[in-house]
Amino acid sequence: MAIDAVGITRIALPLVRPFRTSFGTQTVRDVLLVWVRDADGTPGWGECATTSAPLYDPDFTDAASLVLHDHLVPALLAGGTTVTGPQVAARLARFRGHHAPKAALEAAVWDLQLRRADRCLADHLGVTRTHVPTGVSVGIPEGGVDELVEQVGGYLDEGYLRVKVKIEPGFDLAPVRALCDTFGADLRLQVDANAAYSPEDPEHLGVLADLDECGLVQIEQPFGADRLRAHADLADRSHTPICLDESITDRWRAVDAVATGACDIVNIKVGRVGGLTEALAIHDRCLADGTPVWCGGMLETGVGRGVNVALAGLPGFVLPGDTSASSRYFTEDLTEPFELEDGHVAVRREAGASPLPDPDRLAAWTTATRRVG
Ligand code: NPG
Repeated sequence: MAIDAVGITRIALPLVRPFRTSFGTQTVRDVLLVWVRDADGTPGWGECATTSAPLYDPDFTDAASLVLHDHLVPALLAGGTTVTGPQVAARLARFRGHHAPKAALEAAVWDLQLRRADRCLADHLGVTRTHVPTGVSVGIPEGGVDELVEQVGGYLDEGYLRVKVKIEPGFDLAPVRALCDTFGADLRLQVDANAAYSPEDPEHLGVLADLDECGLVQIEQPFGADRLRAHADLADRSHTPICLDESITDRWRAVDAVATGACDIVNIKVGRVGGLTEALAIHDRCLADGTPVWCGGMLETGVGRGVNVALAGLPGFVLPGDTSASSRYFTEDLTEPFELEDGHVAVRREAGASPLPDPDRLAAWTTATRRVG
């Protein structure tokens, strides 16, 4: 399969409501879509899961655009225009970091390859599940605890199977207790701190100890990405499973985090770990050693969501993912929407890794576009 053209399209797609985390507020998804095309005009698309500023992890959208243009795409094509999805990671391996743009380029090549073969990603991965159980991630609302309770009630009415709420120092115990009081023991609740707590701060450690009494499904990334030892110490003292997200940058970090007791549960995000190949390697290792995994999300459009949902169909994904329906994020997705059916999202069985963006909607939300290579 030979690549004839590569391009980057930057979009700014408004979210249905602001999404505030401990690291900042997003109101619009300002992301890149990477596309490739063969000589027959068959397209392949991949979504680059970044934020506008490097607040979640080191990647950010401007940097992703630059590195794709100046380094990743030229290196990919320098290896020959004939390339398949599994070969992409090796061609890009000498570049340090920049996981999200690497993942997007890899996804675009996979998508093209699968379209040419008239095969869907789920079949290619051997996914037998028809639907994946789905949770929802809820940001810190302007209106505080009352608004959070109202939002969570709405999502539960829609059928989401578990709820993840964002916490930060000062917005942690009160919202968790309010949700438990309102929705009772049936609520599958987990919290995500996005690295906002310090293992050196006694007050923070006190809050984490109190949260441990709340019967949470898991607590995600309380400390900084590099603080494996601090997470291991917390895990020793806690009943609540510790999940790591930002810390898990590749398969080796996953192995170390699990082996050192820092991590009971792994959040797998294709963009954060540098692509589907790496995500599959983490899944396979975790499946082999019995570590539960679930599929994280980065407010993806349908282009990224298709990959996530297919991946989440693999057997190691034993917990509901942040693979919510398109309507949780956007008034109108770029692609055909992903829908919630009885708390689950259907695994796509059409050719390609993801549905194609609709040309009119894409044009409406595009802020810049350029050919590369
Ligand atoms: O449902 O896609 C979703 C959102 C899940 O909370 C979620 N993502 O910290 O994990 C995170 C957060 C995030 C979103 C991080 C966008 C970075 C960008």
